Amino acid sequence: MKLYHNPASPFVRKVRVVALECGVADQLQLEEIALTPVSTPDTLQADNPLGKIPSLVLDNGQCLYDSRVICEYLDTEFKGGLIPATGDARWQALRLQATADGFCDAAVLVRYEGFVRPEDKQWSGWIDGQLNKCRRALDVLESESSTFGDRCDIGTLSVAIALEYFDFRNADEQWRKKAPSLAAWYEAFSQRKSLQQTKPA
Ligand code: 99T
Repeated sequence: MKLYHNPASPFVRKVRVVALECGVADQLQLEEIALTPVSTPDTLQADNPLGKIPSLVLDNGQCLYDSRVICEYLDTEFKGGLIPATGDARWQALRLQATADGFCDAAVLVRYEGFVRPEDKQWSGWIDGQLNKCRRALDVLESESSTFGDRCDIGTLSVAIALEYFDFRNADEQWRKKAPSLAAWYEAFSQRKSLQQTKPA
């Protein structure tokens, strides 16, 4: 399986972590690409019309995207047990994943506003609006963190990855000061092998 990837992407990292947890990381052939919303390599466009990563080309040539679909594919096909099948556990895990992914979507838009959009067209109101989504999500995660324990599922893995991405791109936000319980959970949970092995440089 070929995975279009970039080490900076939290969505790609989620896929790599799930592959490690499922014991199939060695089946991923990593194809590193650089991209922004206004410059997408032709090879990726040919496989994914949306031109986003992660995109996973299966051995039968079919391309899967986005990260949630790829993670569900890996977890189902290789029996990772990271996405509970039914009941409260399922909806809690998927909701947590949605919170973490939305957090990353907002942080990535902040990154693109500063890095891709020409300086004279940048809008601080847009950046504030996106950062406020992250801040509100952090408040919710802080209030729920006492229920995480050492649970490892698609939700808790996604949260850990989102927090590390925030450290990587938005260190000045100093999220730990506002979310001490979440920070304590993260310190322990982020020692997990799959997370250590995929840390962004
Ligand atoms: O928006 C684009 O055209 C290119 N951007 C991406 O492909 C980003 C890379 S993260 N990926 C996504 O936005 C995927 C989101 C999707 N819902 C999923 O797969 O879950 C780049 C981060 C960085 O460079 O800091």
